[in-house]
Amino acid sequence: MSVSAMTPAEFEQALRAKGAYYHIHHPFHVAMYEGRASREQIQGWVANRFYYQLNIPLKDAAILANCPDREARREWVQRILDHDGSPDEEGGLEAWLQLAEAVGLGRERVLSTEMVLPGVRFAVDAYVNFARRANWKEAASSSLTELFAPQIHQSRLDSWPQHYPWIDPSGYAYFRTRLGQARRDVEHGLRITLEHYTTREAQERMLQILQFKLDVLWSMLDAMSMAYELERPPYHTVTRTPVWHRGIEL
Ligand code: AHQ
Repeated sequence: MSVSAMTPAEFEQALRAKGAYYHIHHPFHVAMYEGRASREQIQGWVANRFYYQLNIPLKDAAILANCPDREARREWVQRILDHDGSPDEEGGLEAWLQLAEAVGLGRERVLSTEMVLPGVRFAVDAYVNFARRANWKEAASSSLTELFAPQIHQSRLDSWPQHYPWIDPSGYAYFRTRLGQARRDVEHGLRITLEHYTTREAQERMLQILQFKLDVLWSMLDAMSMAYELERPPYHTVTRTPVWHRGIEL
């Protein structure tokens, strides 16, 4: 006897309940929010998170490449413009580089991705490779960790300025811009998701896909905790020199 499908409202509730595992609860994020992060930890977070931001347009382009639905593509393509920019908008990647300069990192150093830890790179690459291989609706629904994103961006805007007066306020533009963009993304992502997953089995699979994406975000902060809090970057017992790979151009 198959278990009956959740109603759209029940399914949305189940998706929102996954917020319990969102990386806003990760100790590294809590330390940044509570003002306990050092300059090096903030810089490490900004430089490593840039690798995630750099790959979002590739992830979204992979979804478009697999999507035969023109109406869906017309909406989804905005996400690439949000990050890469357009003739009259610098875009999120440029805003993130302003955040990098605001925390005292050079643009070129962040753009080189030389600071990106292997664990961060593996987590982000897993997300991009999932989007390349998965059914486009499953890849689209994996972006729904953004159900919880406005709260995390707001938490930085609420706490960082007083905890970290050394950060130039111009760096906060990215977080402010994402408040509106994340809400708009979620409206589209949720529409696709609530329409697509209509059996209980498919709905349970989607909750696993969302958990995979939550794991991507949590694992990135685990790698940063090892390197910047526990002082155990990769190979720290062998050398203090960063020797890990810098990405393999295929
Ligand atoms: O800045 C973020 C962003 O542009 C995106 C795109 C979206 C996706 O397509 O998966 N997810 C996402 C997220 C961004 N910021 C993260 C943060 O903590 O600042 C949160 C992250 C997300 O919730 O998935």
